[in-house]
Amino acid sequence: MDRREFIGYGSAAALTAAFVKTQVGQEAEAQVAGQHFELHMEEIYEELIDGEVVFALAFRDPVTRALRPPLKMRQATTTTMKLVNKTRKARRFAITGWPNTKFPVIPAGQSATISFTAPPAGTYIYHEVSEGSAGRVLGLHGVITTWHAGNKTPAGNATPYNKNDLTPELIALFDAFGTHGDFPGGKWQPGREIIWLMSQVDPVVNQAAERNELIDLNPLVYNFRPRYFTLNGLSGYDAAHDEATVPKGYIGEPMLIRTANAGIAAHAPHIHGNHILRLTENSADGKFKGCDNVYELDTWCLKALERVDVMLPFKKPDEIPHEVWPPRQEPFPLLYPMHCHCEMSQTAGGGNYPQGLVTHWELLGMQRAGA
Ligand SMILES: [Cu+2]
Repeated sequence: MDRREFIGYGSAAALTAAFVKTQVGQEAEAQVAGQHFELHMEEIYEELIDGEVVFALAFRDPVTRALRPPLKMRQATTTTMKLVNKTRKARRFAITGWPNTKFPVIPAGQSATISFTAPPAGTYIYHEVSEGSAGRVLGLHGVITTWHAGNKTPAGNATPYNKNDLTPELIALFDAFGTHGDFPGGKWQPGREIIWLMSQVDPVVNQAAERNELIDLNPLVYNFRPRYFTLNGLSGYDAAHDEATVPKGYIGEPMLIRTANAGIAAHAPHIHGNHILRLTENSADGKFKGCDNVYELDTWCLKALERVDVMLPFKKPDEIPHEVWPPRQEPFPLLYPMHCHCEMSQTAGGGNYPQGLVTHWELLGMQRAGA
């Protein structure tokens, strides 16, 4: 038995596939009437990468039982959400980009249904703000992605963003995939995307929450000493072997990676093999801002609540000379790491390198079978 199943942790790995199906189904049915979601705020125990078990909080999808589920919403659509507060404290739901007071406080043990218009296509963090950042860093967080099937460049190529938000440089990039020499292969395909949601765990804060103590924001910010660093709720070996976390593809299959930081500590994701193309600016305020200078990076910064969308082009790694490409000595798949460059985030429980915020991505081959 999977040790995570054993304690009922149920994070990304086992449940993502079922969850995505549910969300897509909900969305399809909801196109006329709007869209509806339900999240439960729960107190849980979860196992960390070194076997330590901590008290934590989480949003849960009541249908799939997935923790901290990504919510895929149709942009600019009337959205209702039932929130059930199963924790011992009053809770207040929030979404980046809106005031923390937008939604009502929900007393312990009660529920509420909120209504809002889903924001323009982009990447957002939903979280909990009754005690500042405390609820969020204890695990009450997740990602909202918004989309619309009609989001295309003037030339008709799909993009993840509303056409009013696209800069000329982003339009040029999405038009260049598959037609420019730098990007052999195909266009970006809607749905070819993955989320990298980062966070941290300071067990001292979790212990205070378990005792149901008041957790004050300002001492928390200054005393917060994370000992575990997570990517989609996983660390180290688990994150590097999670189907929902590891980007995979063939040459010429660009993949959108929505990176987000739900924690308090800053992160600096760094990737090997390909440079990423940065699509959006840091946006702690929640406003979408497409880059008007699209350049290659191998490291980017994510402070608390920031999101940065990047595109992993899936092209020939620069360190492989053209003369030996496609590779003959080393067979596909080629594996390259992504790890946070804030070095303490590579550890777990004060040691255990590299069992922190790290994963890898896979170049599966030159061409998908049948392509
Ligand atoms: Cu490195």
